[in-house]
Amino acid sequence: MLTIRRGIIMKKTFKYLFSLFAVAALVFTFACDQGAQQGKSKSKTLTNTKGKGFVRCGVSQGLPGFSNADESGNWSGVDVDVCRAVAAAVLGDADKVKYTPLSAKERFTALTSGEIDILSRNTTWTLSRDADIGLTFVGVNFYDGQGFMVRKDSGITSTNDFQSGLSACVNIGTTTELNMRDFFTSKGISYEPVVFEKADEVVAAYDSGRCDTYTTDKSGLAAQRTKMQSPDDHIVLPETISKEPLGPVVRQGDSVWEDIVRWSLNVMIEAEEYGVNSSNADAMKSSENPAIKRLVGSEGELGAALGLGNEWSYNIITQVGNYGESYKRNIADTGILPDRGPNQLWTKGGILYVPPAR
Ligand SMILES: N[C@@H](CCC(=O)N[C@@H](CS)C(=O)NCC(=O)O)C(=O)O
Repeated sequence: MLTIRRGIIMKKTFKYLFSLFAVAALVFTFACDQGAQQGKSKSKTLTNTKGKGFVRCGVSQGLPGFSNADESGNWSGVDVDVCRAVAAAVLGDADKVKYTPLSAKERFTALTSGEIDILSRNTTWTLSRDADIGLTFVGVNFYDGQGFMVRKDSGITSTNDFQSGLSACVNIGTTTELNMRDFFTSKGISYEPVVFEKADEVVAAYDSGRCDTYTTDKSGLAAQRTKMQSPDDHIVLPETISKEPLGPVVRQGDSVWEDIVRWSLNVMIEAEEYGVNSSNADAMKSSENPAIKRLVGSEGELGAALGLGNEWSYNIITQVGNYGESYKRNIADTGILPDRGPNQLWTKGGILYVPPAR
């Protein structure tokens, strides 16, 4: 009798322990899954962006080809396209971007103070900027270098013709100011910097004859030249005195957002590499090549890895285009810099090379 009772008790205890174990396992599985999901939703910037319904993007105050507004206030340029790509990836609509025009001096504070969530404004990636002031550079969307512009009638054809006492118009808060100092110091040439906060003031001062030379990134020289009274009266000297890798920047400390911006840019470059563009992206969904299928979202789950839907990259490619389309539309066809130079794909003699989207 006692043995039977003991058997029943043991059976009940076993049943109880088993259900306890089953519940614990269920809770554990759920918690783990939640943890993985939370990893993606932990991005304050992503949550805020979805809540607001637009991407907050810091741009220049007007640099044709890079970030420039037309008379109706529509922004375009390769830097603008980075923000449009992020909006396409996160919100499914490249038009959902709010632009904040910023001078060189105010751009970083706008990002660190939380006024904007991406700075995409011809900004050079340097050690001190990356390390010191709460910023993270996510990649390079334009490889550039600093140059000098002079009036043709000055007779100057090379920086070797520069003489002590020359005046140089320059934007404050830029790498330009610092490189110029290094350059003239190393050559033993004394010079007078004529500095302004707004780019338009720099251009106007140089254009009105206030300075012997105007110095900035060569892309900037080519872009600003289009705004001058007689663009053909000026030449850009052949020398390049610095490396200016320009790229988008995010606030330090939100690695999910950082990844989203980085891979939105990378996808544009990789799409060009694989010949995927805004017109053929649909057809590419049934490509034989798995790398292409991943890019247009018909294979794999790359979107989920970033906490996004799997159409994220397809939306970028169809709404913004690949890097080559963006370059052509904004920089080549506008006559600013028809030759891609280093900004050509690594497979075509340039240095554009991004890690694989897989
Ligand atoms: N790439 C350099 C220079 C950037 C820069 O702001 N250059 C001026 C040259 S004029 C410019 O583009 N200004 C445009 C603007 O302020 O709208 C940097 O990051 O410091």
